[in-house]
Amino acid sequence: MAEEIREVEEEVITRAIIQKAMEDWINLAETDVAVVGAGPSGLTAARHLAKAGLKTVVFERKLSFGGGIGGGGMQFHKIVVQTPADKILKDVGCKLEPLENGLFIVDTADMMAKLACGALDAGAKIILGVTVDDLIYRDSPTRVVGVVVQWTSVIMAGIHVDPLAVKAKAVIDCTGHDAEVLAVASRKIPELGITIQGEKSMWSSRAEELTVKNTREVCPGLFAAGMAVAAIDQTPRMGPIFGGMLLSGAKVAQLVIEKLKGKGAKSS
Ligand code: 48F
Repeated sequence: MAEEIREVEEEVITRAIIQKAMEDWINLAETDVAVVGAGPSGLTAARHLAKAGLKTVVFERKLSFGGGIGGGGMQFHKIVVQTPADKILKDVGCKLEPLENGLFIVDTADMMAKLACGALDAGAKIILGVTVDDLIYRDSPTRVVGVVVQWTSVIMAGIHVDPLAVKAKAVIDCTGHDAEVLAVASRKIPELGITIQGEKSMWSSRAEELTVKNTREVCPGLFAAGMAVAAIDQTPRMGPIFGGMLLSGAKVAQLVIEKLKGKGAKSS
C-alpha cells in the first residue's frame, strides 16, 4: 500500500523557507568569490572555485541557469565543443558524441543540467532571480570589493527599492555578450579606465583562442570570463561552439585561486 502523504500546515512551509533563505543570505553577505551569470563560463568557474575550497556564490538574473547554452545553434538543441574542453564536460558526466578532428556534439539540456550540478555538488551556491546592478569599490588603490544585488523582479517592475550589497574578495563578470559588470565599472568607476568596445563579427576559431587567452583580472578585484572578455577586447564572436567558454571559466577560476590562495594552489 502506498504511504499516506504527510499533512502540513502552511505557516510551517513559510517559516522554513524564510529561515533557511535568511541563513544562506547572512552567510553569503561576505564571500570569497561572486560570480555574475550562470552561463557556461560562470558555472564552470564556480565548480572549479568551490572545489578549491573557496566560498563561491553565483548570482543569476533569470530563474534558470545555462545562459546561452539553451538556445543551442539557432534553437537546434545541439552545440559543438572541441578538445581539450571536452574533458570539462566529461568530468561532470555530460554525454559527448565524437565528430571529426577533436570535435564533439552535445545536447543543450544535458550540458546545462550537468554544468549546474557540477557547480552545486562542488559546493557553490547558485542564487536565481537576482541581478547584479552595481559594484562596491574602495580607493588607494582603486579596487572592486563586492557587488550590489537586487531582485530581478523589482528591476522589471520599475519600483524604487534600495538594493543590498555582498562583499567579495573577487568578482567575476560572466554575464556574456553585454559584459554588464564591466560596463558598470566603466561607467561608474572611471578611475579604473575600463572601456567596453563590443565584440567583432564571427570568426569561430580566432574567437575561441582569444577569449581564453584574454581571460584575466581586468582591474583589482574584478575578473572577466566568457563572452564578456570579447566585449572589452573587441575580439570576434564564435557562434555555437562552446569550448572557449568552458576553458575561459576554468582559467578564470585558476587565476582567482592563485590570487586568493597563493601561486601553486589548484582546484582539486
Ligand atoms: O550569455 P551567457 O551564456 O555567457 P557566457 O558564459 O557564454 C556565452 C555563450 O552562451 C554564447 C556564445 C559562446 O558560444 O556566444 O553566447 O559568456 O550567460 C550569461 C548569464 O549571465 C546572466 C544571464 O541571464 C545569463 O544567464 N546575467 C547577465 N547579466 C546579469 C546576469 C546581471 N547583471 N546579473 C546577474 N546575471
